Amino acid sequence: MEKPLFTLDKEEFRKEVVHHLRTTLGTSEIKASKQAWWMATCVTINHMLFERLTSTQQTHLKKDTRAVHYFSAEFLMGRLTANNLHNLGLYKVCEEALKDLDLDLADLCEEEPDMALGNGGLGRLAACFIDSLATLGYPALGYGLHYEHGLFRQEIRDGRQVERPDSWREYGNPWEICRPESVQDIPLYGYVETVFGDDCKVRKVWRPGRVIKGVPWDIPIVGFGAQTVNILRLWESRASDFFDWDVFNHGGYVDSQKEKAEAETISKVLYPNDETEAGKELRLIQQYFFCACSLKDIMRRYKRTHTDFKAFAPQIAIQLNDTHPTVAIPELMRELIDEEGLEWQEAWDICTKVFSYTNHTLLPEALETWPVYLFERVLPRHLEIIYEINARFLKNEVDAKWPGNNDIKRKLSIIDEGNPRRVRMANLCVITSHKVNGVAEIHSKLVKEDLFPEFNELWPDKFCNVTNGVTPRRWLLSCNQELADLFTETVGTAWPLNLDALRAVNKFADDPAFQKKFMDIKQHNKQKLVKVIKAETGIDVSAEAIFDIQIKRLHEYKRQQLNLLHIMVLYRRLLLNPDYDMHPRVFIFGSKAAPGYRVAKDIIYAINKVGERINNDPRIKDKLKVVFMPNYRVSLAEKLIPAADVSEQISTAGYEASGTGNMKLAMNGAITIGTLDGANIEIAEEVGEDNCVIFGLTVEQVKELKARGYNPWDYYYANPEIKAALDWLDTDYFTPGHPGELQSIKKALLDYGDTYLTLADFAAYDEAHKRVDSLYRDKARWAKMAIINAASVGKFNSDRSIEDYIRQIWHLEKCDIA
Ligand code: OAK
Repeated sequence: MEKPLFTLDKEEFRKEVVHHLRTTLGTSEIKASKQAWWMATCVTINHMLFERLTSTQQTHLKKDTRAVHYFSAEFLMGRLTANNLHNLGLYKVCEEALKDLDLDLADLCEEEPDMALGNGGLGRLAACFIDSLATLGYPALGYGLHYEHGLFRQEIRDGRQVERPDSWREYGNPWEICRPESVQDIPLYGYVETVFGDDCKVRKVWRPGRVIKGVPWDIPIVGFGAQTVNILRLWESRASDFFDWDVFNHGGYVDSQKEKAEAETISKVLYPNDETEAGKELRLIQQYFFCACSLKDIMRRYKRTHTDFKAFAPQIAIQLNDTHPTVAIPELMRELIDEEGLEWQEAWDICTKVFSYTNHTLLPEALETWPVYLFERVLPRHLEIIYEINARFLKNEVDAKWPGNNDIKRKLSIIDEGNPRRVRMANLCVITSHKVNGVAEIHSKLVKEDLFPEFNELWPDKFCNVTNGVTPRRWLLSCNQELADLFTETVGTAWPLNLDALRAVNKFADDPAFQKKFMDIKQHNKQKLVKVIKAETGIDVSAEAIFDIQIKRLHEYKRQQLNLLHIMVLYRRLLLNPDYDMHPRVFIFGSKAAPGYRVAKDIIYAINKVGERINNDPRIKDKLKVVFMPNYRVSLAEKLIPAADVSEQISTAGYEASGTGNMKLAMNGAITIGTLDGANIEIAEEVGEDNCVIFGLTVEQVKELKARGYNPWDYYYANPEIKAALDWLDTDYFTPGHPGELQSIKKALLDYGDTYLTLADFAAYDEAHKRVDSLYRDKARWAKMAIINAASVGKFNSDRSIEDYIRQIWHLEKCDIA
């Protein structure tokens, strides 16, 4: 590793913190709250961060570097204090400095609210990617929305999810800098005028009905080693001064307030739907707002060093994180043609070189479409541009390849001619982008073969794969410091940058002394989690039990209900036979459900109610415990993952695009129990099939079974344990006095056809768990497997993903910062 940039010692660090406590926070050592100490620590960190931020930005400007612009409606950053300290190489210095002040750094870090500006996988991936881009020294900007309220805080009341607002900035956020000098005005609504210029050329002029102000907030993203500090730029909406004052001056104070409130609504809340389309006008406006702000910002920066658009495509890469930022395409066309005077073809050539698109799901309910009437009202000029893109595409590409084939035309058209007519955002993305990627091998294959087969025929070179990854700085170095230290002691300091270096640990996998060290750390992490569980839920669990963890958004395809059904079957076995032979197990869940997703919320309720009964049943002698951890979020994941023995990755094959929790858990030595889906397949390849427990139907078998006609009742009648567990849900056994409260789960699995083949996979899942149980009893065998997992997942470093994007899609150069 290069020598650290910042050579502050603990004395200097301590002095700085105290100095900022007094001068910036306006308090003193005697009366400062923990929050004030935390803030003072952040200000100290920022001093160093800002210095590198400035040198990075100046170097990029001076060298006029090509950069990637990562457009994403979500960036799920979590907390930044520990991460920034690790990346600056100052974690231990800071820890020591605070110790001298009688303060515990880990404890202070708990003061930081999570920056939860995302729902789940796609948003957290964006956060890992910007960490990797900075770490690898690539010029990059993240562009997104500055939501006032991130993903809701989940409370559990009598077993049910209750959503409370998340106010992550209530007491200020030390990491963000407002940049009023880069404010943008964003038009909305109105109409389009056709104007004849003096040159007899027809021009389109958009006369907007409203203008909203976009205020940028910059969050410095420091790479590991702190050479590069890139920027995450998030846009906040405000009422434009012009409109506000106009109404105000005409005596309309109340109206002006209304307009202000309406404008501020745009960036007020993150839509809490994961992989379902929201379909609301405000959501379309959110998407347009951040894309338009970001494109104007890109233009402004570009124009600092260029006078025409010849260098635009060579300089600018824009990655669309799923279809949420698709409206950036017609917006860039509009800017180039209407505002900058380029011809259609020139503008189109630029767009097709600049944009690329990542698909993150095959679920039909996530594929965004917008009613044409809505588009026409909110973005009239953009709709015209989309029509023109579509007309040219259908004529020049589709008709040329499949002359007269109206079925294919109907399928590939950007406009769905149903009632109402709708704009298909994914089609617009595929038609414009020079590359379209999926996020794991199998997913990318299904994107080509099942989702976009005709597009793939038309442009086979357009489609590619970039398997996801996660940053080992947050997901190992920072969240599991004891394991990180063991690895550093064993293989040296290079692994946080080159995770493949951990392969060298494999030769100790059989070494009893190393196994002991490794498993002692796991045990210690479990003991720490035992305390968190007690504090958060009141439930007592033993760290001697197997910690079996399923943490992810609640969705039927992710099959938390399969896990629950199996827990109920185990419970029943224990009741029927108190000597039933199993190692004690704690099943731990962490999951939020979209507020409008009924069955998902019912599954949360069922987990809690079944858990309540099991946890308080003395007959089973603590062999089984069920814990639902409320308010699952990044900072909670950082406590759960290091303590996991078993990682539940049990989606129906073909439905989980990749998964990234699976990578984090394996990286921390958990054994995967998983289907052959998403990145599980590649994890199994890397760690070896002997070191994970794979079960269930494959993608092909799922398709075959569905084609044959799947009938869940067959499994219900054929398997008495399934039948008994499902029938239990009709009674009031888990909800005393309220029979039938858990019935909706049984209904989904039987009456509504069990869309995700839960019952079909049950027997295999049960067998897989029996295998987990017997493997765990062989302590040496288990330790070996856990070590091999942690040491063999170098592929899933997000640095590798980024290098894949660079090579296949972005073609960037690294930039050394002076
Ligand atoms: C969210 C909203 C719309 C479309 C997709 C998502 C999403 O989060 N998808 C998830 O993306 C992750 C990152 O690529 C994948 O690991 C998950 O499998 C996928 O479900």
